[in-house]
Order: sequence, then C-alpha cells, then structure tokens
Amino acid sequence: MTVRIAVIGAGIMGADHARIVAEDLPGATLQVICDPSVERAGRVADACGALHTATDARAVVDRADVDAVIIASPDSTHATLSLACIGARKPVLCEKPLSQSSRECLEVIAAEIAAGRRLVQLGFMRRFDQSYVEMKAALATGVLGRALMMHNFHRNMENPAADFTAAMAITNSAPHEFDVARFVLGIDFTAISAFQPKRSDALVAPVFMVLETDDGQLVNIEINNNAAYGYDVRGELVGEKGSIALNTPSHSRLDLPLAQIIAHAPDWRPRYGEAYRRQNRAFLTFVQTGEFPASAADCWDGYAAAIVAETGMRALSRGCRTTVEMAERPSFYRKEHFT
Ligand code: ISE
Repeated sequence: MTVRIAVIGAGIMGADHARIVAEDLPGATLQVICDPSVERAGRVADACGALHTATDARAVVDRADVDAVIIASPDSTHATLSLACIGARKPVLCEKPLSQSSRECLEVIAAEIAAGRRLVQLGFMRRFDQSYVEMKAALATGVLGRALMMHNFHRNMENPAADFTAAMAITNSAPHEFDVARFVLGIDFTAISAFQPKRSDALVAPVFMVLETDDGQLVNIEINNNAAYGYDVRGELVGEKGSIALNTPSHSRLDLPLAQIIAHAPDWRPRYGEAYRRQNRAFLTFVQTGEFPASAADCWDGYAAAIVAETGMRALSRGCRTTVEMAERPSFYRKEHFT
C-alpha cells in the first residue's frame, strides 16, 4: 500500500522534499503540503501534484489520511512538531536541527523513549552522501591508519535565508559538520574553541572552530555563510598512513583561453541532491518496515549536534575553549539496541 506523506513547510526545503516524494519515491504519495501561507502551499502543491494543501501543521499530523510526515518548517518548530508526530505514532523525517536547544532535544528523546519505538529520523543528509560514505569506509578498512584530524569547510554563497542570524552559523549551518564528523569518526566531542574574523560590512561573519574528540582527534570547521562565490563544502580526513578528501561532483569543465572553469552550485540542493534522495528513500523504507535506517541520524544525534552548537556559542562569546557536557546516551539509542 502506498505511504501517504505530508510535507510541513513549503519553503526552500519543503519544496525540495515535496519534489523528491513526487518524483523519486515510488511507493509514496504526496498527500498534503502544509504552510501558513496558502499561496506558498498552493504553488508547491501545483508543481508537485500534491493531493491537498493545509495551513495548520498540528491538524495535518493528526489526519487519518496521513501515514508519515516530513518536517521542513522553520527550525524553531521542529521539536514541537516532532513531539506531535510521536504523540500520533507517525514516523517523521525532521529537517535538521532537531532543535537549537539541547534541553528541547532531550524532551523529544524522552517522548520517543516513552512511545517505546523509533519514530524520528533526522535530516542530516550528508550521512547519505557518497563522498562521506567513502570517507567513513576508508577509515573502517584501516588504509588511513588511525584518524588524526578532520578539516571541514562549509561555505554558502550568501546568507542561506532572509532571517539568517549570526548565531545560525553555529546553530543552523555547523550542525552538518558536527554531525558528519561524529558519523565518520565514530566519536563524541569533548571541547570546542571558536573564533571569528571581522568583516568590513554587516553580513554574518565566518566562524572558525576547533573541536576535540573523546578519541584524541582534532576537527576544525570553517563556516562561511557569505562566501560570495558559491556553495562549497570541502573536507579531508587525515590519518597516520594517508588521507581522504571529498570531491565535489561536477558534470563538466569549461576550458577557455588560459582558464579552466568548474561551476559552483548556488546552494546545497544540487550538491546534495543524491544524498537527499537516498535519505528520503531510507525514510520510506523505515515507514514501511519499522526498521530504523542504519546510517540515518536519530534524536540522540540531534541532541549531540545541539549541545555542541550551544557549547560553541558559549566558546565564541567567552573567547575560550569550552568543555562539552553531554548527557548520558540512553540505551534506547545505542546501536546494539536495534540489531
Ligand atoms: C541550511 O539550512 C542547510 O542545511 C544547508 O545545507 C547549509 O549549507 C546552510 O548553511 C543552512 O542554512
């Protein structure tokens, strides 16, 4: 039977998820597009052939004709809507971050544990990106030797959203790196230092962070939300015997007199298009089988990213290295629990 999916939020990511459900998820139906703006919901519904539009997200979660939910509304709504999905016992793919507050993440975790089954998959899509998959695999085979350092650059061409604030460099953009480094290295972070250069204008300035892991690695992260030239994510994992770097996929190269040009994507959607598709297919399988996808992020991963982001904000404002104080991981989220 087809899985009837509601997409909550018809902004940049909601529209993208709706398109993936409509075009790339055989076995799923795009049942509802929900957005406070009727026009926006209508535009996405028309473009993707959704059956219904709605404006009340809570009511959509409870609809009898909705089996599963994708949350792509503003960050501040993610935790509340995830709680609603847990309450309705409906599997949900929630865009990152789960919340910008680690305390709120713990509330979602408590609700999921009380429900007694996995319901929330978190949209850290880089875990499904082939470059990171190969990076993790290379480390696992032992060819790199012991991991020493991971370098990460995350550049947006311009502020990713009209309402993007300085804090969001750490609370909205950097969680991708916090999560993917945890995923690739299989570590947790123990401390973070954060620095910021001065811009000549009022745009959100870059943030540069150095993180320490519980296995003795160093991870550095540059977040530059106003890099001016395009969307550019780079990464390199350095081991004792070798290193592995991400390659940005590109379909062509333009050769001109004395120049070679490889175009930059304007934002993350083309760069991670295949990762989003894989992630959403994994979500559909999760809905169909009840088995949580092996490499997907869960609420605990959302908490881990949020606590590191909170600590990073403190490190930046105090100007000193700050220890990450993580809660204890509930056995519910230990991988062994599911195998
Ligand atoms: C946005 O929310 C994303 O998830 C993008 O991948 C990231 O590049 C951007 O900085 C975020 O604002």
